[in-house]
Amino acid sequence: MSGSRGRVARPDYPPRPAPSAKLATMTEAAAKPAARPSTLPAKPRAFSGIQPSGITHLGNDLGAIRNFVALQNRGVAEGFETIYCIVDYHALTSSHDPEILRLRTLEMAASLIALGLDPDKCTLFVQSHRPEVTELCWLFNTVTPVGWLLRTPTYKEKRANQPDDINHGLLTYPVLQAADIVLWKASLVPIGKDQAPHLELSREIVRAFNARYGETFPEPKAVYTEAPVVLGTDGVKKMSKSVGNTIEILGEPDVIRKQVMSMVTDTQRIMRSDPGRPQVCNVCQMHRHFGADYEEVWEGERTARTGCVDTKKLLAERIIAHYAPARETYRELMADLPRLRRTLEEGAERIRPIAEATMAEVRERMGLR
Ligand code: AQP
Repeated sequence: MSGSRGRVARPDYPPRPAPSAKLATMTEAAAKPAARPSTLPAKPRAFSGIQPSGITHLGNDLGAIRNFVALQNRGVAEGFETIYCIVDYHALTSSHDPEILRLRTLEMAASLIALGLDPDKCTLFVQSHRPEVTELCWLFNTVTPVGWLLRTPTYKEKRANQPDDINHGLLTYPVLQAADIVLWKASLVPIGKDQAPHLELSREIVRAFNARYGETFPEPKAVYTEAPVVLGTDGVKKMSKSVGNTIEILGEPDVIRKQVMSMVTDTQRIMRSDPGRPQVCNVCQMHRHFGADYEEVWEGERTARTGCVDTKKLLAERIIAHYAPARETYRELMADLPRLRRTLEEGAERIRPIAEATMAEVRERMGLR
């Protein structure tokens, strides 16, 4: 074809000019933020959040809340701060009724206190009571590539679970989570293993921010319990409200009995006389957390001295007994909602200075003030 002969390949955009000496210096300066004295807290701080979902299940307690309490007590002994938050902003990413959300927030606060958080030893507050976190989330959005968020497993899951409501908050959820943690410059994060991909993303966001604006935030690290993944009553999937395989630890004893009795045990143990395999039986594994004699319980299964029904009945009664004092405290707390609200307001107020100091530093580093 005439005309095409001798044509040289050309880029379809104008070539970039060679960097001038001045431009190169500016780029280097931007890449290497000026050294400043560290503003990281002298002692590590712990932070974790939990959704105001209404139900507190065994997975929440064994996988995370036990460590909230352990860290709270360690914090008192070692002189570091522990901060726990009911994440109502996060809850807005799924359809909700405003009145129910308000109630669920109080229920979660009562559950956490009943399970061992002491507002005199730690700070317990509601996420939306410290709105600085939304500003930090926006600022973090500007250092977070969209690709990181699109790859988040929970985003993919939620897209599938709520196809009619794929709101932007679902995508930004992990950025808000990163802001939740590091607004307090916290580095210890008690969570279950299901949250590991989110925490990894928080670490990447912190690295991206620190690389651009200088060492501002510590990289948060997960603190796991001995049961970082608690399986549900189906014995297959992680215990989860959305799956409907939960054991509601603060529920009525009969509810707990019903849920435990529905648990799937060793699927290869068909006859009562068949020996069981405690190492794969979810009921046997849960016994670990509810009695020092769990190896005896396992032995009963292994030798078929006990049947699965016996082992489940025992587990149900032990769970009911273990959580009986918490159930009582929960009821007392829910009977005085104004007092509970005051506790949460005081929590948010107590940590206001930390949030204000972090935001002042961040705005200054980013050129906003
Ligand atoms: N099954 C679990 N095993 C171990 N840890 C778990 N956690 C939750 N389930 C398990 C941990 O509990 C903390 C609070 O999590 P959340 O706010 O996501 O609580 P949730 O909404 O009650 O969790 P679900 O039931 O799994 O919610 P859905 O079904 O709505 O998605 C976290 O540290 C979490 O790791």
